[in-house]
Amino acid sequence: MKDSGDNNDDNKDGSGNTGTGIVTKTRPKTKKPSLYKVLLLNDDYTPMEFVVHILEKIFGKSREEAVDVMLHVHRHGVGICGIFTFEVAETKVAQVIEFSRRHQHPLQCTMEKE
Ligand code: TYC
Repeated sequence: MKDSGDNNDDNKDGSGNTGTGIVTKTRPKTKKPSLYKVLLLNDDYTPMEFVVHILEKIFGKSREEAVDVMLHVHRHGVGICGIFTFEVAETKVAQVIEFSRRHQHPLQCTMEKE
């Protein structure tokens, strides 16, 4: 059986190829970034309203979503604020800790690989 490389060329060059083969080239370099969960931890001292504020301002949640996540953390001890690439997750964790300490609340926030 004859195989002249590229298929389907209408045989213009007498090679048996028509030049209409499906393009199947893949890009070798782009890799999906690893994702990280940003977790909020419960404590007995941080006011609920403060946690809701953080979820709205730092994590872009609506009032309703923020209350849901805050209550989940309050009841279960830990909850997910969002899932981000490493640098974004790291930045959000730092923002939560900095903002909480500035207001003298012990709120803890951490990240873990998905
Ligand atoms: N447990 C806190 C309270 O009763 C509220 C709270 C919720 C604190 C979520 C932290 O991540 C947290 N005031």
